[in-house]
Amino acid sequence: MRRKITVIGGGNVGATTALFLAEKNLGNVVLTDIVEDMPQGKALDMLETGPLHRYHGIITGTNDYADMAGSDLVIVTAGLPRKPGMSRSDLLEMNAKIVREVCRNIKEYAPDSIVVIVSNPLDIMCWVARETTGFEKHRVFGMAGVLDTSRMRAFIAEAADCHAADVTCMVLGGHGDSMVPITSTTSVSGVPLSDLLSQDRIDAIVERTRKGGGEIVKLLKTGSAFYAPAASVVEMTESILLDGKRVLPCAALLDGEYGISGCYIGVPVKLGSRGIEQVIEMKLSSAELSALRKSATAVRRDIEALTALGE
Ligand code: TXD
Repeated sequence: MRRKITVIGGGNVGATTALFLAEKNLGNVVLTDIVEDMPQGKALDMLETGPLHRYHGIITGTNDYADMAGSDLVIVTAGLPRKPGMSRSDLLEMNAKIVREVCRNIKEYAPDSIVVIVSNPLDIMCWVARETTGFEKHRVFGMAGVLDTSRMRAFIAEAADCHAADVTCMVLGGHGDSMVPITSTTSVSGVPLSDLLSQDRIDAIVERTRKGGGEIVKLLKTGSAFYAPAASVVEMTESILLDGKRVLPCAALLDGEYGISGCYIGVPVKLGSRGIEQVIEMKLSSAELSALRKSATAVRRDIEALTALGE
């Protein structure tokens, strides 16, 4: 039987995610949004792409949350994106309201699903989603690290003039200015990055990675990135639905790992059919570990701000 995947939010990230899911034949896709007729129109357009791109899944668009019933996986992209000059935290209050409403409906209509959060500010929205659904932590988590890592891999490949697929690295921490690109273990097919690039160039790549989302917001002017974010969430989805056991950086609720508890933060996890099957505690340099803990403090501060708002 084909799997059922619901994408909530049919905007830039949501619609692109739906298309990539269909192209990979990962299951039947339901695209939902509050804007009347829009998800129906986009889904029909994608269905009509199937004969050309040779996929045969059923793609439907809807404004009714009830249509997510029976979903194996729900991807939440509903919410406002950043505009130039905005930080991800500026979205906190508005998006918390949206994610809460969406998650109440997930709890009602897809109580057995795995939930992948994409909406920003990512780590806090994961926390809101878990609070609202009450689902076990292994099936509520977020996408950010795969995207930030992909950005860093692209920048390294460009600088070292090598194939991006050969670049292995990890960006951990919160999805914001405090993210932690890990350079101590970064390599190109096992060749340490420091053998290929000068420290100055590595530092510049780390800085560009941290500001990677903002670089695109500044260019687009009316919203934020969506091709690489959609490809990143599909990478996670594939590992979950095919029980791929990929080790990917995801926002996970920590319970003592890395000396951090009680908040979502980007760490390496193993993704399989149960969702997060293991949080992997990799050895970090002391500077990286303290940056990760500092990042968790920044995430916790946002959770407190949200709680103070009564949200
Ligand atoms: O790495 C990451 N996690 C991210 C996160 C990478 C890129 C984008 N990131 C965030 O995802 C971004 O900051 C936003 O918070 C979300 C969605 O970004 P997108 O670029 O897709 O925004 P759009 O194009 O504005 O689409 C959002 C859609 C829009 O069509 C709204 O009508 C819809 O969300 N929306 C809703 N859908 C369903 N249900 C409700 N309640 C709802 N409210 C708004």
